[in-house]
Formats: sequence, C-alpha cells, structure tokens
Amino acid sequence: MKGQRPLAAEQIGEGNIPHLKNLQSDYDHLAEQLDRRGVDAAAVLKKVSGFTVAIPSWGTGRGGTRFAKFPIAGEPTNIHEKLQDCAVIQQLCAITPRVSPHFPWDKVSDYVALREEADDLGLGFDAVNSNTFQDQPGQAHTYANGSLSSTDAGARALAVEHNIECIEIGRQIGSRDLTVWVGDGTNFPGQQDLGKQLDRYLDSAAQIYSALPDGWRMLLEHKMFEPAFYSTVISDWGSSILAAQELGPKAKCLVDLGHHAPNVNIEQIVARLHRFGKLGGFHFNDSKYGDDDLDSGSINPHQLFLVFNELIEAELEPRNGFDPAYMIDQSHNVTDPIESILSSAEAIAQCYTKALLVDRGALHEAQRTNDTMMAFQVLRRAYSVDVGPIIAMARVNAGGAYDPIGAYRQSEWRLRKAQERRSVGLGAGIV
Ligand code: AFD
Ligand code: MN
Ligand code: MN
Repeated sequence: MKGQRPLAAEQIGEGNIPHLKNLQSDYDHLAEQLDRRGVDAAAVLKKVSGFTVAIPSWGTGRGGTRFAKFPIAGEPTNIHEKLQDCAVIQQLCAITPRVSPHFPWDKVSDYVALREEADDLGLGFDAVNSNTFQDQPGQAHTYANGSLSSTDAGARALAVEHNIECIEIGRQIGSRDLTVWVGDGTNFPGQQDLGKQLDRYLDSAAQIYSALPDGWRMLLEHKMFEPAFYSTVISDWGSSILAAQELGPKAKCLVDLGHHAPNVNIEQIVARLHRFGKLGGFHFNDSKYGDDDLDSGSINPHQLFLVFNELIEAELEPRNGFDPAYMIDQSHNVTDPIESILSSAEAIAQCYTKALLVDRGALHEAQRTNDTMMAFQVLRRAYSVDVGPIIAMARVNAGGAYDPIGAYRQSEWRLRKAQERRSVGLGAGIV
C-alpha cells in the first residue's frame, strides 16, 4: 500500500509518551548549561535534525568472517526485504533516510519500480556500489587475478562494463555517486608489477569516469589490505588522491574509517583530502586490530569525534564544495543488524553533535596563539558533554522513537519476519 511504513507510527508515538516529560527536562537542563557557554541549543538541535547517514543494503543482513557466518531467523534475503528493514531503522532513528545499494547483489528487473518501492517506504537511494571482487555464475572472465587492474583485458572490460551498468542503475534509482572499491591486489612479493598494475587500474577507471553523467561523482575507496594481503591497488589515501587527481574533478576519495593501519591519524587524512577538494565520502565503523567492520563508536568514540571535528571544519570552509556521502559500513556478525545500525547511528550522531559544540572561535584563537592546552581543552569540553537529550529530541520531533532499540524489541519485528521470510543458508562470508 502506498506510503505504508513497516511499523505502526502510532505505536512509536505512544511508546514515547512516558518519556516526553523527562526528555524535555533533560533537554532544558542541557540547553541552560550550553547557554552559559554561549552555545544556542536550539541552533544545534536544528543542525542535528538535518544530519543524515546512509545505510548499506548489505549491512541489514548478518555478516560473517572467513570462518563462518551465523545467520539469524528473519534476516532479509533480497533487496525488497532489505528495504523493509531499512525503513524500520529510519522509522525508529529518523537519521537514515537513504540506502546505498550494492550490485549485482541488489539486482532487480525494474529499477523504476524499485525506486517507487523505496519512496513508498520513506527511503531514497545513496551511492551505488559496484562489485568486482567476486565472480558471478557464468561470468565470461574471472576476477581471480583482479578486475579493473587485471592483466586479462577481458576481465578489465567486464569490470568497466559492470561499473557503467551500475551508473545506469543509479540514474534510474536517483543516485548521483558511484563508489568503487576493488579487491585487486597481490598476495606475494613479485606477483605483479606494482606500477603496471596501477596503470591498468587507472586506464579502466578512466573509462568508467568518462561514463559519469553530469552531476555525478566517482568515489574511490581505498583499503590497506584484504582480500589481498601483500598489496592492494588503491591501498591508502595517497594512492586514492593521486588516482582521483588523475581522473578529474568528478573523482573524489572515500575514507572508510577501518581501512587503515592501526593508529593512523584518520582525522588528518580527512583534513588533507579536504584541503585538496577531494573528500567525497566517509564510511563509518570501528576497528580494534586489522578488522574494519565493528560498530561505529564501539571501540574508539573519541576518534570518531575527532573525525567529525575535521568534517565540521571542512563544512565551515568548503573548498571546491563540500558534500560528502556519509554511510555506515559495518559487518554485524553477532548482533541483530537492525539493533547494531540503530546503536551506530546514535553513536555517529553523538560525535557529530559533540563536534558541533566545539567553540570554534576559542579553538582557532588558541591555535593562533599557540596555546596548546587551551586548544585541547576546547575539544575536551565539547567531547565530555552528554548530548543524548539533543539527539533524542531531534529524533522524537522527527517521529522517531525515544528509545529506538527498546521500541524495536517491543515491535517484535524480527520475530514476525522469522515466520515470513525464507531462511538464509549457512556459510562463510564477509560482507
Ligand atoms: C567491503 C570493503 C569496503 C566496501 C564494501 C562494499 O571492505 O568497506 O565499502 O565491501 O563494497 O566490505
Ligand atoms: Mn567501506
Ligand atoms: Mn571495509
């Protein structure tokens, strides 16, 4: 039915009622504290209400490791069910109105209908992701030795063609970004000529670039390792920006928080890329070792705050425009993916809000006068504020739930879907 949301809006509203009085008093108290610091809570609330982050369609299913994947009953098995789950998430947290699809995983026969289906659920589409890191049944040329950088011209052509098809699909569903992440790389020293492999990648990427419609961007996502373990073609932000600069103005870099060596200063990478007008997107997650897919803010929320601090600086001083595609990119191996995304969206919104509270004037003045301790204290003061009431207020005002995970559990959505949806097979698989 048109405009039909998966959860009953009245139920969300009713669930909020017992909390509204406390929320108002928590918000008022925080607003008063902020006012003493010269911060207008209403202005912050307005900014927070406009903040959004996309959900990856594949993040709605249970992920796994290369050892195993443990599916849960009721998880989605196709794009239609994934959209339903995304709509549930959006209904509850109200900051995830767009879905980033992945092809061919989300392939359908009618994309105009898919766009309408999403629209009816209150969703739009974000960046389109291509997949040339695995072969599809009956594929004419294998990606076993790489895709855009393969030594096999047939495999390269296939990968280029697939990316161009993704752009075409994206046009039909209302996207304007193509995110290109390739698994290309090597596992042995000497396996490939590292320079020539990059030449081939650049040549293929240029063919995709030339198919970009007006107003479109090609987002290059770097990753230090995995699935290749000795080298990857676009391994770091240096390779990424060089490739983006060579391709042209529509090519930008996408930073995935988890795709770096441990302890790398990612906030500095954000600032660097922005300095050259090349920051096009950001994938949120967290990591502890070499992993790249834990829930946002679960390990190092302070780093997430520092990243947002740079993103806000960038917003205030846009160079070449600043309009990054924000997406959550996580693998939910041990939780219900909907709960993980709700929790992550909250963590992301918290760090964004804290970064908004940074007294920019004081920070810049401390930087100008080399007052190191005061500069640091400005950040510390913003980071230590509990911004929960602002985020909850924005969410409730937008029709979301005061307690998204609680409301989700109460809805018994997963339980109901477990009765309706076909079960997912066992197996390994990182998504
Ligand atoms: C893989 C990569 C990367 C990418 C995603 C979608 O690690 O994060 O965004 O696949 O292609 O998980
Ligand atoms: Mn990513
Ligand atoms: Mn990743």
